[in-house]
Amino acid sequence: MSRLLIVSNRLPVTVSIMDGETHVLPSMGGLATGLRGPHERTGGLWIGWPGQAAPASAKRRAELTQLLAAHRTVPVWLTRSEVTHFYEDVSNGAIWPLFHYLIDQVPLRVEHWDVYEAANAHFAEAVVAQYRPGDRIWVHDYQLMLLPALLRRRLPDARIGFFLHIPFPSDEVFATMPARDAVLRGLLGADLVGFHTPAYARHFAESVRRILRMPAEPDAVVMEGRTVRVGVFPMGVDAAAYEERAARPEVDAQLADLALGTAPGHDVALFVGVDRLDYTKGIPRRLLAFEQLLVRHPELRERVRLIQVAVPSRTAVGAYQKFRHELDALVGRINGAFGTPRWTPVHYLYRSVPDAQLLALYRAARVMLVTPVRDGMNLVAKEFVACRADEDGVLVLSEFVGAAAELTDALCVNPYDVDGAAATYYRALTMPRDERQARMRTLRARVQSYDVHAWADSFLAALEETRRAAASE
Ligand code: GDG
Repeated sequence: MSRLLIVSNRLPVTVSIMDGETHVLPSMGGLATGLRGPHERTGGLWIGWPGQAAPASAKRRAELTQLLAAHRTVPVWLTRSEVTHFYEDVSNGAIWPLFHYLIDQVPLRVEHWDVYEAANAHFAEAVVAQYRPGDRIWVHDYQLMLLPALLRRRLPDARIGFFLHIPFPSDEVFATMPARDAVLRGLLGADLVGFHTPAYARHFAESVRRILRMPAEPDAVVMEGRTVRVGVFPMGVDAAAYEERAARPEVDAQLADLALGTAPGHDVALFVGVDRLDYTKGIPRRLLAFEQLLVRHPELRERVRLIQVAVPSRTAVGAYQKFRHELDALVGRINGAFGTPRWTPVHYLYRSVPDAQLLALYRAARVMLVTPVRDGMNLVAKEFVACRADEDGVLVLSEFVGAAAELTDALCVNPYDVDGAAATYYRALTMPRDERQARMRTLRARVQSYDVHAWADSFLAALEETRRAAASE
């Protein structure tokens, strides 16, 4: 089997220094879980930034490179200023909001595009240095949208796949991007470009037609005589592993802890939200809708509680610092207005919680709130479903997340409609048990059958198919 070279901005490992010793620890994100199989089975490599600015000394860089090699990972070294401009300013400061339809968050003038280009070129160098004929290359996400074309130029015969984890916006929105031509041409260097939903694939084809004036269908674009396939691959989670981990005794212990603080016979139904602290995740409107629930249904006071986990994220980007303060104030206002000596309506945790606690929250949630204003897929929704072996709990899901295209048995909300969302929260809370179960059963069937392994396998099979199709052309 040919080797798989995975390329993503961040490596799936964390370099940490403890007591003067350097350790490389694998991190267990969804992507790492899904790709671990093909990565190991094919003797492949994972190429990316190790999360640290390049050490000044060549000796130290060589030491770290060697430690990373033990995990079949290859570092792409970026300087501190490259990290700032490529990762923070352009990728997270400009591309992220634009692709999530939040044009007002895009800086008035996007600076440092040249650094984005230079960083993509560093990644290209690193891949070319590792490439052997026959290898398959799989590039991930919005930080590396120029990379497929850079690789195509250097490795004309390579099999190159690209997957976008965030939405591809409608062509009306995408057309506002100053570097729109370069981005489309960059992506079209691949043999296969994958998206989470049919809508994103359509938006991409429409943008190619409108901006590059080239013929494009939602499943294929012909670029200079070469066919680029466009495919839909909704990413899943490792459903079986979530279910197994959620049933462990340490999770039961956490569940018991969650019930503490509740007076006996005093049943408090839990609403739960789990997100990176990001303005795309819809947390302020979620809180306002929860507040509306308490206003419209005073009988629910002291009977419901929202636990919102907000994991610190991209704290170096200005928009995230401002957003954090706004959220702190909103939580304070709601708790100040409605709280009683024995009850706090919103428990807000601005930190990452340990795995066992996260799984306990999924299991304890009467209503899981996944209400981003825009989200490529949203794995939290699928993890929640995977953990509900009891076939209970209601998922409230924004219609603007990729997962909504698949999880049609969730209660769908428009997160911008705060009053409508409050009404949906009430419906979720009061839904009869047999309806909850029927919906959860259907949700579980989907999440279990199209899991993260099926996602990786189907993308790689489609990439293989492009090779066969090209050979017979
Ligand atoms: C991007 C796209 C797309 C969160 N809090 C804790 C914690 N988490 C874990 C969750 C989940 C992950 O973080 C978040 O994944 P999402 O998919 O929800 O969101 P993004 O990070 O924005 O990811 C997204 C994804 O790529 C994949 O293509 O779905 O649309 O934006 O796995 O469990 N984990 C722990 N403690 C926490 O407090 N242990």
